[in-house]
Amino acid sequence: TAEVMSHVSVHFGKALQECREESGLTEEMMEEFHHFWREDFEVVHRELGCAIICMSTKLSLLDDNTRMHHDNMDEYVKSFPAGEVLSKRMVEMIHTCEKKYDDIADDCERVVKIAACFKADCQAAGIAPEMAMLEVVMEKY
Ligand code: BOM
Repeated sequence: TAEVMSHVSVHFGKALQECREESGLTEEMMEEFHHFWREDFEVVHRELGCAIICMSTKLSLLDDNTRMHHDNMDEYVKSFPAGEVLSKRMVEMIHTCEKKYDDIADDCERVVKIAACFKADCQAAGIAPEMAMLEVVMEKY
């Protein structure tokens, strides 16, 4: 399942190039998207939240309220090899994190909190991709 997550992450991360400018996410804040999963990478910058919104919007993964579009996220994850083993769980995990921070009005600020929560929950569940896995998958996209 960490394997599936690595495919989703690498594909999702491709959209970062198109979103860097409008999100204001500098290379200092995040060099490459897959560094998101490094143990020593802290998911804290508001700009990263803005970038995730921009990237998710390009993939139609958000609704009009800047919340996850459940059906589209499910379909997106299912589009990767063995995606069906992860999709439902991933939608649930993200939604659990969304609910925790629903009172934060600033979209970028809220989404970076959700992303940090999602990363921590994936690590706790043992489904966070390892860097070596990501490097291998990156050659495929
Ligand atoms: O309420 C808006 C929710 C947006 C949630 C996005 C969470 C994902 C954080 C970034 C991690 C990416 C890894 C894989 C791709 C997920 C789409």
